[in-house]
Amino acid sequence: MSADVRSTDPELAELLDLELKRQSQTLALIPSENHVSAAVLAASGSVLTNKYSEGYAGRRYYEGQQIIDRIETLAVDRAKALFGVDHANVQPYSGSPANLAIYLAFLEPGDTVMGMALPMGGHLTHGWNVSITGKFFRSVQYVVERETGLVDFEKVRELALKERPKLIFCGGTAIPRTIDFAAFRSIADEVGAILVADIAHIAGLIAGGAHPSPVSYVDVVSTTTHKTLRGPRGAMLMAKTEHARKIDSAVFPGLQGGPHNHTTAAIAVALHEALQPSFKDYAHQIVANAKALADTLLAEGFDLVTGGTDNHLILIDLTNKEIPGKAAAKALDKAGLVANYNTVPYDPRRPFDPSGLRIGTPAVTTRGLREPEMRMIGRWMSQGVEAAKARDDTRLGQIRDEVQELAGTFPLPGA
Ligand code: DSN
Repeated sequence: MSADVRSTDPELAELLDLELKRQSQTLALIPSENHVSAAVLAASGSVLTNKYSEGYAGRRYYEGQQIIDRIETLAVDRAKALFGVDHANVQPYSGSPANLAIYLAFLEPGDTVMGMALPMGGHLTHGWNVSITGKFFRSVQYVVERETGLVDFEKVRELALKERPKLIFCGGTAIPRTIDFAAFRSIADEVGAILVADIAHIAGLIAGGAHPSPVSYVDVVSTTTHKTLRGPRGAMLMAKTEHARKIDSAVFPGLQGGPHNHTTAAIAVALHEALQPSFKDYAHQIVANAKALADTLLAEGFDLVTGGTDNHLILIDLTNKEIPGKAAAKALDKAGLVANYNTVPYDPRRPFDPSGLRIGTPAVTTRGLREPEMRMIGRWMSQGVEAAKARDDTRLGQIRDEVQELAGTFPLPGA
């Protein structure tokens, strides 16, 4: 941390130090989190935060854009190269505004949108009822099958033919398996819908060749930049040329004002990192680690939604372990294993106290942990859950010591 923060605001500096210590001494298993590089951190904390630049490169409403235009163009060009897209917009503040811009680009209020229901693994902004996208639009939601945890495409097709959505989302936040973009394309074509792939969770896997790309199948790709892609907190929209103008004017001036230029610069750095050959190794290791962790959890008697994983994410149904997700997550946090409680498909419990636990491997893979460490994590999780059920805080403290010792041998990048 910079000496300037320490001398100007010691109170805040202390909090930053404590958070660095927390991240260093624990293992981040939340699948949407990651540890960015020192270069991404530095770009995020740069003088670019001082600049307003509403508009797009060459078409701004403020002067002094000589360098900002070059930075944004660099980020856009790198996004196009990495994902093989015609057009990229790097200005959305995060995933939810990015998705809202898509509605603004293609729908009128009251039009029909179809997405995966939130408790089934979708996202709030894919039309869930408490979100603006479920309130201002007519939303129909597809589900996964109770037995398999997978989408039945014939049922999605029937729903689409009945409801005739103008826009269909595929992708989500708790999907442990490969997404069949071709199947969604064929349904979208049958009903004449715009197809959007929300790849926020899997963007880094796609960039690194560890998950198929949606680019040749969909009209628009939406992604955050801070999950498997390992950039700053931000988002991008990517599209075919024919949709470029609509997307750009929906983001600005439709929804947002000035872009966060420091974030744009950090996105450019992250995209540069993702274009390096080593990022392919990283993406494949994320998946190898998730599979190793899933295998250990299965061996420890955990019930995994869909029976395992193809990607970075594992969704555990704790019903058979006789502990709710929230109690398990809180106990594991005490043990230095940071996860999040999550609904599972057809969850009989409430969203704020659901049956599931969601974990993932992007952050621990960044730190350099491999399959042997995944097996250790799986066993610690099992012991942690048993300790939680027995209200054995001493055992949770012992696990925390063991986790901390391991974490100490895998320093955070950028720390
Ligand atoms: N909050 C993100 C996640 O954790 O998956 C989705 O918006």
